[in-house]
Order: sequence, then C-alpha cells, then structure tokens
Amino acid sequence: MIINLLSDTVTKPTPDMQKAMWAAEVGDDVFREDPTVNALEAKCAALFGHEAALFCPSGTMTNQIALKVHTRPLDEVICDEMSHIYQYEVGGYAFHSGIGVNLLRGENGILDGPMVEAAIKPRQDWLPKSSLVVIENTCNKGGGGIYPMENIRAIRQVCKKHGMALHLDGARIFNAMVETGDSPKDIGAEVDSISICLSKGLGAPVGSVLVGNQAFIAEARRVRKAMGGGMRQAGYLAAAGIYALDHHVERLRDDHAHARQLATALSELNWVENIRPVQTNIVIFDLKAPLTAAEILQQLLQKGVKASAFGPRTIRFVTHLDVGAEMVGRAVEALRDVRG
Ligand code: TLP
Repeated sequence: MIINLLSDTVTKPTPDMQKAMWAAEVGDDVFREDPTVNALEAKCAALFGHEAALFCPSGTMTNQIALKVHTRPLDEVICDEMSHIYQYEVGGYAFHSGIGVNLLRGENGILDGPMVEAAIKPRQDWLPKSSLVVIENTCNKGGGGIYPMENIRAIRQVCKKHGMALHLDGARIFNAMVETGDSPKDIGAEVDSISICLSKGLGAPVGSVLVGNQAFIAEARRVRKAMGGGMRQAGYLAAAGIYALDHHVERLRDDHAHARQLATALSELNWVENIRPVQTNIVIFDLKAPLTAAEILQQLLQKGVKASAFGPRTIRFVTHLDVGAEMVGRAVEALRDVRG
C-alpha cells in the first residue's frame, strides 16, 4: 500500500466517522435549518470563546471570506511571505477583495510585533491602507512551526494600537495546541477571526470553520453565499467535523512523533542539505545540488512513498491519521534506500 505523505488532507473518514456522518440529522443550511451544522458552528465558537462561526467547504474559502470582510478595496494585508493566503490561494486576495499584500520575512513564517508595526503604512492618499494582519499557526511552508503565544499577543497589541484586525489562519491550530498546551480560548482571545480546518490533521473529509463575532459572521455568511459556498444538507459533513473534534485531537501527537522519526532518518542521509525545525506534523527538507525534488520523489514513489515538491530542491512530508507507525517504519527504510 502506498504511504501517502502528500498532505494531511488525504485522509479518508474512519468507519466510526462514517457512522457519525450517516447518522447525522440534516436540513437546509442556507435556511439555517441543518441542526448538525448549527451544532458544529456553536461548538467551534464556544471552544475559541467567540460569538459565532460559519461552516465552509474549504480553508481557502474561510480565509478568503475573512480577508473580504476585514478589508475594503485598496487596503493591504500584512503577512509573512510564506503565508498560505499569499502562496496558495491563487492570488484570491486581489480577485475577491481588491487588496494588496505587504509581505514580511519572518522566522520560518513566524512574525513578531515590532516587525508588523514597522510594516504598517502611514495614512497617505497615495498608499494602500494597512488594515489587516494575517498569521498562520502552524505555518505550513515554514515547516509546521508553532507561533509562540507572546508573538501573537504582541501582534495583537500592535493591531489594537493601529485599529487593524487580526486573522488567524488556524488550518492546523490543533497541531499547535496539543504541543504548547495553549487553550483555544487563550488563542481566541487574541484574534478577531480564526479559520480552522477540519479536513487536515483532524481527518474529516471536507470542511473548515470561520470563527468571529456576530457582526463579522453575519457578513461572512453573505460573502460565503456570493462565493457559492452556501451548502444545503451539509450536516453529513459537519457531523464528520464534530466527530473529528471529539476524537482526533489528542492523537495529533502521534503524527508529530512520526514526523520527528522521519526527520531523524533524514538527518542521517548524506544527500539531504538541511531540514526545517520539526515541531508538528510537517517535515520540509532541502536536497544537496544537483539533486532535484522530482528525481527523489520519483525514486520514493517506486518504493511506495508519495510526497510533494515544495520547491525545485525542496520536499515536504506530512504525517496524518492514515499513516500508522508501521508505515513510518517502511518510509524510513525507503529513504535509506534512495540513491542520492
Ligand atoms: N494547504 C494545502 C496546500 O494548499 C498547500 C496543504 O496540502 O497543506 N491554510 C493553510 C495553512 C493550509 O495549509 C491550507 C491547505 C489552507 C489554508 C487551505 O485549505 P483548503 O485546502 O481546505 O482550501
């Protein structure tokens, strides 16, 4: 069987999750008549200490809705150059919201308060208005790094001082929280909105939740409809999300242990140039020139391991629910067999 380290998005619902999905009570969510979607939204809002939440088809949509609701055309969003909203959302910030990006180079995708403050543009007629900061926890392209709570608090203070909003792309926020022990409420208290992905480490097949205050979510609901994201009997999917939140959070530690195991194996290989610090379920490493990611990925695939390139000489492994201990052992063997 192929060991699929492409992403933690590749998981299939477990038998128990499937049971929960089929048992869901559903209704038309555009009329707000789906009790399971309502329950998922209420659960997420309460968890992070916010007033309301909105279930959406993807993390791209929850992020893009947040950008749209927090900004106006001709504004700009301040974020790290590695941010998903900049790198992998098709330039949607410009398309949907008519805004620009003010890119910073943090430490593996992690920003701090002074950096953000220094980037805020003065209010001039000829400059974009810096109205929003987006942070990503964990930071995907940074190698799954965790945002220290003090950085989040410092950025929050800067945002408050300058009348800016702070959005958290929390696609993998539970991976961060199981490591740090920070509570969802601690994190929720520091940001205006959060995008949580159910379909990554948590193992649900589809769905993300946007969390914020009543007024923000009311507007977000309208934008979701405009983007075509108003779903009908979505309770079948929301049930998977509820199941994931109840059963798949603590086990994320296993994924992190597996990622560390892969990183240890990589550190012993002479064709690996360097490995980004591994804190959660993502392992990003660079290859020694002239090796290319395509060559190594091809060899790995022949040995039953699938992964993706994150640059011409950069590879990413992501561990998840469908990669057990035995598979990790086999992946380590495959890595040792690669001709570098
Ligand atoms: N990330 C995907 C790819 O797009 C790179 C992956 O395989 O990791 N925020 C973050 C931090 C993400 O990593 C992703 C997906 C999203 C948002 C978007 O979520 P979806 O795929 O549900 O639109």
